Amino acid sequence: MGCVGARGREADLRHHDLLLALLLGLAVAISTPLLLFSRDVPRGGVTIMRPPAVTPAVTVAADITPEADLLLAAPPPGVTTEALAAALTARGYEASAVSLVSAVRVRIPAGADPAAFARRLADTGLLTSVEADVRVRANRLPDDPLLTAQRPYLDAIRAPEGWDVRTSSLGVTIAVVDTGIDITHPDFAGRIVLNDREVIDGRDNDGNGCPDDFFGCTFVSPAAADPSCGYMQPAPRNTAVDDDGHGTFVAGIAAATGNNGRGVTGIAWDARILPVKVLDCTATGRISDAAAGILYAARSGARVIVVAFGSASDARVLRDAVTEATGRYGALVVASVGNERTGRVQYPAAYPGVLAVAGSGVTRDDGIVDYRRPAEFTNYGAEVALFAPAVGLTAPLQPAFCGSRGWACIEGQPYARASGTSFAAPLAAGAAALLFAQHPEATPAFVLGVLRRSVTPMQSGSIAGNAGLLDLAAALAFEPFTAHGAGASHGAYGPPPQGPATEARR
Ligand SMILES: [Ca+2]
Ligand SMILES: [Ca+2]
Repeated sequence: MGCVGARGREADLRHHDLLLALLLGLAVAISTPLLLFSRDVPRGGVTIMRPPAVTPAVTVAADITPEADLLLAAPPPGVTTEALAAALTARGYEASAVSLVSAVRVRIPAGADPAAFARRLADTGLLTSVEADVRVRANRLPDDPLLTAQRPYLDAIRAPEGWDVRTSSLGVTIAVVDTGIDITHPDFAGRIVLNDREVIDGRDNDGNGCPDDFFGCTFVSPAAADPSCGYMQPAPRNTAVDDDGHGTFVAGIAAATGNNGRGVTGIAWDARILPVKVLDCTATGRISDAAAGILYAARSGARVIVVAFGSASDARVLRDAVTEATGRYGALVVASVGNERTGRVQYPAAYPGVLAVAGSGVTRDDGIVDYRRPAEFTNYGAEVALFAPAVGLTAPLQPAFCGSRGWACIEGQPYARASGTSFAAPLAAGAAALLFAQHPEATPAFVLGVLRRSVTPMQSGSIAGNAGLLDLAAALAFEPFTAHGAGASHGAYGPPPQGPATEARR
């Protein structure tokens, strides 16, 4: 009987009567009381003395859902899966043996109730159990070779499970308002915004606040920059060259190309990246330039604006820029809360409508980082929307900066490992880009609300308060219609009930 499968359907059909007979004989011997009884009846018609053997009940799994499309039937001992498949086929079922495991796959006809169909299948008496051949899902992992170094914090925010739901944020632009970006880095190849609305003529053709900006824009003026940077004359506005590495690192955490076989993976594998330089070579800058850069990013169409820096000062220019970027242009500002270990969240993170990201991660004695505890350096407070890993992140860096300015590169590669709340914000920014791609009409408040309320709890009793840890899988599984009812007054994409970002910000 073992050769039936190898010979194909023709042989199946030719021999199916024989097979059926053999099979039924085996099944009789094992389990079917009626047949046992008849076998034990002597030809003379005298009733047998011993009672029928106890029939092993056919087990039908209780969790066969209406979505099931395939069932798995187990053959009785001694019966091959090929024989069972042939017997079921002979009875009109669409059945086939599964290689290596002792199971026959049976298709549930379209329109049939899976649970009822399973019971009918069990009633054939040909098998010992029925269960659904449920679909398992890979936790999609990109092939980037430094992923191993990234896994602890990517697993903490359930990024792999999130990528099962969505990896693409094509069409969504993440602006990195920072020290600039190394746009030649291989993990950004093809990913930098190319502004084709601009003509190189010294004018701001598209009216976004920067002339001739093809690959982002610089808002650092030589007069205001640190003298050590040696900016002798105004740098070209129409580039955002990173002369520190901070912006490149931040950009890579949010959006390094995923699954391209090299380096690291960002959270948003294919979002467009807009470089905006507001910090000089010392990674410091003026609040006015920062405000201008945020506005430029919003006017250039960025849905997500990462601000991995801040100030203790509540400056009008910065507040106004954030308000306009959010309210007028629909961009979500994602900002880090600062590294001073104080209960004061820095600006712009502390402004209403901003996704304020605190840092998590405490290295235990065994060397494992616990990302459900606040990082020792993070600021905290009521404005914190959520925590994200801020310890031991791996991201792109220009090779020229390896070994300088505190950067620790990985084996001579253009990638470094670093910690700080600066690097928690871009994890959340990448998540926001995926959400904007998933809900194209979403408001910033909606995305902020989803991210904030789909968190994993932090360790209780910590400075985290009510803020939880970023959970990408839960955020991407959030379903506005079922979670809050299709009749919710805000509709699907307005601010979620109970959740406008402004409620805790005073
Ligand atoms: Ca322009
Ligand atoms: Ca990569």
